[in-house]
Amino acid sequence: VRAEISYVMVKPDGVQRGLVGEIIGRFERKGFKLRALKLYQTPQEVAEEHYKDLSSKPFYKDLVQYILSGPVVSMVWEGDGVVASARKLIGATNPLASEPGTIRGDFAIQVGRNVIHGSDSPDNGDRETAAHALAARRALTTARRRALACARDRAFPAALWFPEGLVAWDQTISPWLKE
Ligand code: YYY
Ligand code: MG
Repeated sequence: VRAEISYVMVKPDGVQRGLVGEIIGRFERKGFKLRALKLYQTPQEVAEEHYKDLSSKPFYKDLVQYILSGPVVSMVWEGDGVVASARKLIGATNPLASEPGTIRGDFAIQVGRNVIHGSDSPDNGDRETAAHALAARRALTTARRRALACARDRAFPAALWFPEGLVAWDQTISPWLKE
């Protein structure tokens, strides 16, 4: 049986405000396992797929625009009960209603700038992870192409830029991706 995962994303305001380390630290200290991590600009179709259940809401357009407004930090966290537990760490959707001690309760004020996303069900954890894996794979391909070009220009071996340790985001989460 597959382990439970949650797709957690530091939204552009959280990245811009320098909250990435604080947020990752809270999940690490709780004890969940970090399966995947990547910084990238979300493609529009991925943002739209991510929030497709909300497409009829009046705030949907602004929401997608907000997610596209800068790079996000995408993470996949694994562990028993991680979906519900991550929602507790994150706090209520409207930060003015989030308890102190939660991420939104401690760091946010506006619902439209609430710093972080966490999946609301294990099924959505799988679905959102798969959607963002496409974006992560594309970003990696672009980064690798640029680095290889750079390595060629400077006559450095590509291994200097992409040592063994750099594992493709989508490889680490492949067990959760639909074939
Ligand atoms: O899962 P969660 O992020 O806590 O809330 P959702 O109901 O899924 O809404 C997603 C996202 O939409 C929310 O994080 C902020 C935004 N939003 C909004 O801008 N205005 C609202 N009234 C409700 C949600
Ligand atoms: Mg939600």
